[in-house]
Amino acid sequence: MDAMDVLEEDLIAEAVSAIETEVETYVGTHKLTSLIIPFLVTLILIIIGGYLMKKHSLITSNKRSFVICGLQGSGKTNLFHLLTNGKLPILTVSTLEPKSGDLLLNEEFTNHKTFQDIEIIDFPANSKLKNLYLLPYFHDKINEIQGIIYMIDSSNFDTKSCHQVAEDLFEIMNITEGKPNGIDFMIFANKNDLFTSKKTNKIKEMLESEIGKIHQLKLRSLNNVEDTDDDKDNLDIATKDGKFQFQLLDGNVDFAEGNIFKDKYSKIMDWLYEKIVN
Ligand SMILES: Nc1nc2c(ncn2[C@@H]2O[C@H](COP(=O)(O)OP(=O)(O)OP(=O)(O)O)[C@@H](O)[C@H]2O)c(=O)[nH]1
Ligand SMILES: *[C@@H]1O[C@H](CO)[C@@H](O)[C@H](O)[C@H]1NC(C)=O
Ligand SMILES: [Mg+2]
Repeated sequence: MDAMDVLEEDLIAEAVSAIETEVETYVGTHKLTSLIIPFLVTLILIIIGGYLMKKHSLITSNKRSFVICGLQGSGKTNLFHLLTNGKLPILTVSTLEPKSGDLLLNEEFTNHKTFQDIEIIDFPANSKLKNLYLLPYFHDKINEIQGIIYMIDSSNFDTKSCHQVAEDLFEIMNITEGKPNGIDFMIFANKNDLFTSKKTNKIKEMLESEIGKIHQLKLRSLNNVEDTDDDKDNLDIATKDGKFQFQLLDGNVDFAEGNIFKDKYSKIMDWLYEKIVN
C-alpha cells in the first residue's frame, strides 16, 4: 500500500508540473494569464481533493472481522495461530484477553483487494471474561463481524458439555439474530483425531434439542412473570412445531468437523474465503 501511495504521489506531482510547464509556455506566448490561472488552480484543487478522498476512504475502509469463540479448551487459540501465522503454537495457556490478527492469505489471494483487512479475533471463554470482552464486543462492533467460527471439543461432548455449549450458543445467537439477516456461523467439531469424538450430525442434533429446551424454558419463565412480547428472545423464528432448527435462523449455520492438530481444517478455510467473497 505504501509503495502505491508513493507512486501515486509521484504521478500527481509529475502531472502537475507537466501542466505547469505547458501553461507557462502557453501564457508566455498568448498572455492569457488572467484566464488560465484560475482554471489551473481549480484543476489542481480537484486533483488534490480526489487524492485526499481516496486516502480517506482507505483509512476508514470497513474492517471486517471474524470472531473465534466457543468453550474453554476447544482449540480456539490454536486455530487463531494457524489462521494468522500459519503455525501451531508450541504451547497454549487458557486465554485471558482477546487477541486479534490479520488473516494470513493463500498466495493466490495476497494481492486481491477483496481479501485485505480481514481481522481474526480470539476471545477468552471463561464466563466472566466473556461478559467482559465478547458480549460488549458484539454490542459495539456487530456490523464489523463478517462471521463467527464456533469451536467445539468433539472429543468431550456429553450431556453436560452439550448443555454448556447450547447455553453459550443461545446467548450469542440471541444477539446475532437481533441483526437484520443475522450473522453466519461455522460450527466446527474439533479434535476428531481423538477416538472419543462425536460426529457432526450427532452434535448438531443434540444441540438443536438442547437449545430448543433452553428456549422453551426461557419462554415459560417469561410467561410466568407475565412479561409479554418485549422481552422475548430472538430465536423464536427458528422454532417450528416446538423444535429448534439451525437452518431456520436468519444467519446461515454451517457445521464441519476436523482437527487443527493434523492440519484438517480446510473446511474452515473454505468457509472463510466464501464469506469474504460474498
Ligand atoms: N487432540 C487434539 N487436541 C487439540 C486440538 N486442538 C486443540 N487441542 C488441544 O486442546 C487444548 C486447548 O487448546 P487451546 O487452543 O488453548 O483452546 P482454547 O479454546 O483457546 O482454550 P481457552 O483459551 O482456555 O478458552 C490444548 O492442549 C491443545 O493442544 C485437536 O485438533 N486435537
Ligand atoms: C435476547 O435479546 C433481546 C434483545 O434483542 C433481549 O431483550 C432478551 O432479553 C434476550 N434474551 C435472552 C434470553 O438473553
Ligand atoms: Mg485460548
